[in-house]
Amino acid sequence: MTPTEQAREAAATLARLTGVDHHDVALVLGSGWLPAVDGLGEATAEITTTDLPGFSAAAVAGHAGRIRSISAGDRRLLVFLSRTHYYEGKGVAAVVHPVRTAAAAGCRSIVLTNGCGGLKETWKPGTPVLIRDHINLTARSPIEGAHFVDLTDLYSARLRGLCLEVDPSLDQGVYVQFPGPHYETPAEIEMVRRIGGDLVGMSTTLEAIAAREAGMEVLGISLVTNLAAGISGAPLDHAEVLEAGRAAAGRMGDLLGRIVPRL
Ligand code: 8IG
Repeated sequence: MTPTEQAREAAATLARLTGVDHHDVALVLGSGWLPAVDGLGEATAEITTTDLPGFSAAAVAGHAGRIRSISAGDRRLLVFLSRTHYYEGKGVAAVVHPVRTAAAAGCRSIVLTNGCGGLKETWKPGTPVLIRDHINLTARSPIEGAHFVDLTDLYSARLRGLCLEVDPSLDQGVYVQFPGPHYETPAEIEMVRRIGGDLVGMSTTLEAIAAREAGMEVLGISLVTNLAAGISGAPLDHAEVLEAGRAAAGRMGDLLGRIVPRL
């Protein structure tokens, strides 16, 4: 079976379990984002990811292994409360299977969120930043074979514009994905700075590529939860990540709530 056929099977089971034939917008939640979705609309179904073919169990604390179907005005949202990370070693196809399933379920746009490290000292923990472009340092692609997908404007300028209408104070940045699961050394962060990166994390770029391949419009939003290694001198800590998410949930929820109806 091809990845697309596997995604179609997952989407068929999803439709049966949620009672919703067609979803419109997908959201993938990163570290710290869970509290931000509660105000988006009425949750009409919530299923365990492993009830769908091709999904594996969640591995990170703060990532519930569930998928929620939300009714928001005239939109049906498909919210992945967890993601599979590249560092879990399950392969790139497993990482992007949720994205392909969302496309097969009918979603034409996807919001990829993450928690990440920031390179700008003005980005205090809890600052949301729009992803304007990425650098994929995993050295992998979710696409196999001679399929040459254009990634110009991968992170839709139209969707970023909508976000800026809602909140003109939002900053934008270049997200750099490392394989993880270790954080960077200070020397690696200096490298990121020199190659033009602003944000560092362990997700999102492979998913964004798969979303573009599937024809979806991509919005990426990072929640800066810590200063990148070596900038403040303090060690990095996962508890700090979850706390920054809780503290910023109000602002993130408000932003998502105002953007999603316009996607
Ligand atoms: I949250 O500083 C979070 N995720 N690679 N570096 C990387 N991933 C992260 C970081 C960080 N913070």
